[in-house]
Amino acid sequence: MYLAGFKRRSMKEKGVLLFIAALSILAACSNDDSINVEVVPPRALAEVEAENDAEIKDYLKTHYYNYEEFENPPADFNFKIVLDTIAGDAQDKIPLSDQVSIMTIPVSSETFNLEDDVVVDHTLYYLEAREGTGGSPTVGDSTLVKYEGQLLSGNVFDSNVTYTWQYLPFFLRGYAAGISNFKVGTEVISNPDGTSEIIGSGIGLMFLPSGLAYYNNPPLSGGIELYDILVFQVNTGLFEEATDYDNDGIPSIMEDLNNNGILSDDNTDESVELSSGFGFLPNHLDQDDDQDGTLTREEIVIDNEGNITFPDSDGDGTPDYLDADS
Ligand SMILES: [Ca+2]
Ligand SMILES: [Ca+2]
Ligand SMILES: [Ca+2]
Ligand SMILES: [Ca+2]
Repeated sequence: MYLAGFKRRSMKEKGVLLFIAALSILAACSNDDSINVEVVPPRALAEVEAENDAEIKDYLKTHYYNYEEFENPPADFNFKIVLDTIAGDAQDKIPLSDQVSIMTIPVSSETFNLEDDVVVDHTLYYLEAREGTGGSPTVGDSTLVKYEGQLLSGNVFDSNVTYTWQYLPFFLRGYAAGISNFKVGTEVISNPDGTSEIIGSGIGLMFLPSGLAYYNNPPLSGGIELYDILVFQVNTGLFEEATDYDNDGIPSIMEDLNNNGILSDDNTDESVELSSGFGFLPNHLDQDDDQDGTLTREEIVIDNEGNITFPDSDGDGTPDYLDADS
């Protein structure tokens, strides 16, 4: 599984990563007596974004997918998206560029610990090959998916052919954001042979520029290179509406306090956690968000219909569950 999401790292974690990076370099050079390591600084976010975007646009103009099969599915059709070049017999096919939708996502250079303090808009391209019959998850929800990840070259680096639950905040930012555009199915049916399937699932494709994926920090295995564009085909089965991963009574998506679609950078008690040395739990993973010793669940009110209210007993504008002194 190569999809681990990014989070803002503590100094301690950065130290560990640097140490690991140093070990990797040493391992790579272990047969060479005269170690002369040239450290290449990460490239500028805006430059890579422009390069990636041009490459994706070019791909979308010169490729098509088997949309005709999706429009009139043959009896034995497996509902898999197949990409191919527009050429020869296929020269009249409609290019992907005429069929994709886009979403714009601002990415901070801080996400990748880059020196320059910039925010660069990134374009995510996605295609809904089959619309699901259910609703759409948020980036804070657990979603039941099948997926296949490949590079623009067509090389598959990861896939899961059976449905698996994914808590989207743990995955790549562009992947979670892309999935939130798709609809899921509505019904699970059991087959006589003991297997089950989901009726009406969504099938889609998305193109992630590297700033919405691994950027300069790809996994060590799988064949993903620095700044690679990733393409995911997904089949969205079901999702858990208003997923509350830490079970503190507040849906994860509502623990994205700065509303930027990244749940790992909201951590109300960060300074206390860093000084205690007991780890770093962003609010969506923290049952006591202000670390005042009273669980978040005890500091909010949920009525019989599930509506949540946030008492602010000292009237300072900060609700109790985020206020260490009330
Ligand atoms: Ca929660
Ligand atoms: Ca916390
Ligand atoms: Ca929480
Ligand atoms: Ca409190």
